[in-house]
Amino acid sequence: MSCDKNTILAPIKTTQTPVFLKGFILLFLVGYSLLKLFWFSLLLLSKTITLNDQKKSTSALHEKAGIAPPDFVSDVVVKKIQKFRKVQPSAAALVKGILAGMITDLSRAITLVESRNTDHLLKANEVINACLPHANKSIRIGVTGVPGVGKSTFIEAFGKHLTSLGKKVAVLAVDPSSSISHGSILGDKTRMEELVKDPNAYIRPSASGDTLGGVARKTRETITLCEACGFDVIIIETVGVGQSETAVHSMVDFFLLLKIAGAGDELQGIKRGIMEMADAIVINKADGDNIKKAKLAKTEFNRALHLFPAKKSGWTPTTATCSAITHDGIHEVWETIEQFVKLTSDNAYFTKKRSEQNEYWLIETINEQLKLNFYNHPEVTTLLEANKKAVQNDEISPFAAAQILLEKYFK
Ligand SMILES: Nc1nc2c(ncn2[C@@H]2O[C@H](COP(=O)(O)OP(=O)(O)OP(=O)(O)O)[C@@H](O)[C@H]2O)c(=O)[nH]1
Ligand SMILES: [Mg+2]
Repeated sequence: MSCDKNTILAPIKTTQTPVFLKGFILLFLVGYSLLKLFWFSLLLLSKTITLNDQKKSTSALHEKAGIAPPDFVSDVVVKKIQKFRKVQPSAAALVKGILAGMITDLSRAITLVESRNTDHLLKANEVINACLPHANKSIRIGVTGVPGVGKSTFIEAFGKHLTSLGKKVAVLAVDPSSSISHGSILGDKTRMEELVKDPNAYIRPSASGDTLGGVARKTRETITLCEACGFDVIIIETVGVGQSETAVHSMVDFFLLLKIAGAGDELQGIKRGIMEMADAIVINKADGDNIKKAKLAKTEFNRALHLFPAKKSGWTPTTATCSAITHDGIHEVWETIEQFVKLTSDNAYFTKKRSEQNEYWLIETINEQLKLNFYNHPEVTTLLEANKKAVQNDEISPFAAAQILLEKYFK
């Protein structure tokens, strides 16, 4: 097959791109790439901004804008409340408020009593001393029993009964463990939900403190403040394990031991010491299927109580059953307490016991303070460690070591 040179070259000539078109295409391609690059940079920039924002909001150091107060909250009122919070009333103002029955002043004074700040304690002492002549007019009742026996539920029912009789009731708790766990405070607030709402009732959870002695002293001073504030009945709840019931026994007029039936060890399970302290043993949860068992337990406790020597008060401890849920037997408990108060007022034991308790607390407070000061003394602390080792290694007798430490403290 023959092929003409011209016929081959002709089409090549016609498809050749002009220079200006080449330039245009090049320009278009460069422009397009630049535009893409610009668009991509924009995208990258916006991503970085959102990422930074996210980082800010999750960072612990980032402060949120906060929520603006709703329109109906007046600025004037907010400022007034803030100003009121900052005002620290004088001791005289607190006393005036307490004597007028003001709960806010009572709570403030109790907070001072519970404080560790020396200035606060001085102010608290001033308030207590001024309140003392107005105190002493209430009936102080201690309620004890093992955890879960129903103390708080009982106090709720009993307290409501008293307020229905027109009495003002204050409920305090002595439980040093609650200052660590806060468990029982929460429990009491939920168990006493009716009493909490009662305008004639005041519930104050346990004072915080490391030692039982410290907590008990604060509770005792709180009793004085509550009495000056016009409370007729002060109820003190304490867990019936450990030493707290002994402390409570020495600050109340009437000591109530709550029990439940059906534990199977009616007599062995009770600490003799607590039984001896009780002015009444009340078997709680006497409801439903439990009524029969509760009555049986009552008879057994009654028999056991007769084995104890007669009380100095002239009062024979009583036994009863009740239900804090159905309220059966609750008003009978109050009647028993009234009989006790009548008997001990007539034979003057009531006031005699209170004087003895004052004396007891004087000595207790001195002991507590001395102990605290002794163990916090810097020189004693170092010397104590050395002497502990010496005693362990039989290098010195415990009595001789104690003598060295005491001499160091008192010199
Ligand atoms: N059936 C019945 N249950 C009761 C009664 N009293 C209390 N309870 C229940 O017993 C449980 C413990 O009651 P609390 O009042 O918390 O007992 P507590 O002795 O104060 O307990 P602590 O504060 O933990 O020592 C709760 O579930 C109450 O509902 C009662 O009279 N009858
Ligand atoms: Mg309780």
